[in-house]
Amino acid sequence: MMDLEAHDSEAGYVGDETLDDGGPCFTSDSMNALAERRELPAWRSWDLLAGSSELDEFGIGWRPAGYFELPMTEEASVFYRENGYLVIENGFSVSEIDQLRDEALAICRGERGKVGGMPELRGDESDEEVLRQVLCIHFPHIISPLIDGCLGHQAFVDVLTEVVSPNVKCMQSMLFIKASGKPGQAWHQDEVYIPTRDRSLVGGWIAMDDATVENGCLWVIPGSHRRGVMYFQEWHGDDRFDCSHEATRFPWSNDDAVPVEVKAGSIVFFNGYLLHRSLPNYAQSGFRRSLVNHYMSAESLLPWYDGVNAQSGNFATLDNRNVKLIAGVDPYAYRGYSDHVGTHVRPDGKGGCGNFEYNKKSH
Ligand SMILES: O=C(O)CCC(=O)C(=O)O
Repeated sequence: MMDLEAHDSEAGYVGDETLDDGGPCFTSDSMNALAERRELPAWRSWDLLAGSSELDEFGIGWRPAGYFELPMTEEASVFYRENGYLVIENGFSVSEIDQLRDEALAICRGERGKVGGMPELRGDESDEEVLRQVLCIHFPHIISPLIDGCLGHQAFVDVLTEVVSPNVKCMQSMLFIKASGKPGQAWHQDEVYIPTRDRSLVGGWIAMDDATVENGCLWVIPGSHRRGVMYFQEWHGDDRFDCSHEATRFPWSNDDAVPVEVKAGSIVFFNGYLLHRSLPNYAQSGFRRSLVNHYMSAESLLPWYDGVNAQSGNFATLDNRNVKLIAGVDPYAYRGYSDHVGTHVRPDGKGGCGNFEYNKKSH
């Protein structure tokens, strides 16, 4: 483990005056501008990587920074702390990804049990029709032993015990199907939705398909987690994005963002304060599927949809115990565990994100 305290002060967590100008420095057009003009080519480096140190016309080299393989290295930990994200390539094997894709279909067909809000099926739909019906399913691990088993996958343990704590718990999973034509998620920080008390939230985003600019990969603003500021969120009114509100009033522009294109099997880890978004799936066909699990240090309480104390007004002790320990020890194990949340569909553009009543098991 790195020394967190030493790192925090180096990284300038205390406010505007210590905000360095981090982030990418593109001298020509930003990747965002190129992507908006549809001039950002698919990530050619995927085929041309082997040993090349040549710079391409964007000055970033064939291989963008931030891509690593296990075992974890000090370089990967430092990259994560400075930039707020990192990619672990080949985190999941080809056969594990195949199993996840089959499982996603089984869940959407209702073969794993009740999914709140899932449209009724006639029974004669093609696989594609079934998958296209939903953008995102929350808490699939509750009904899927396969996904439940993925929460503690060794790749998560290896990375999270380095960048979070030796003691790590998971509080949610989300299965994004994102068929062609489906919307993305506007700029946001995950801690706005899932608050930890020690800023330890991390998303672990498993690519179940190659994720590209074209089909709606993640975009991040490198270093935007470091201020530790939670930005104002408001309704965006932009039909490129689904129902969640958009973070605004932050000191970066879209031109500071970089796309995180990854191959299937890669895992993108991103800090809960990192500004990130995804654009719609503009591809003519197909899916951009991903399983995203969220983790945090087991030392922190989790004041998020606490099924027991939510109405008590005692905010200091709110602690959602619908969690699963994936590494180390749980100092609050004596409180027991709960299962008050059920698997449910996130309705595109209709609310249901962050709606406690909707998310309850009884829905
Ligand atoms: O997968 C996506 O398109 C967005 C995921 C995301 O924003 C998240 O997991 O917080």
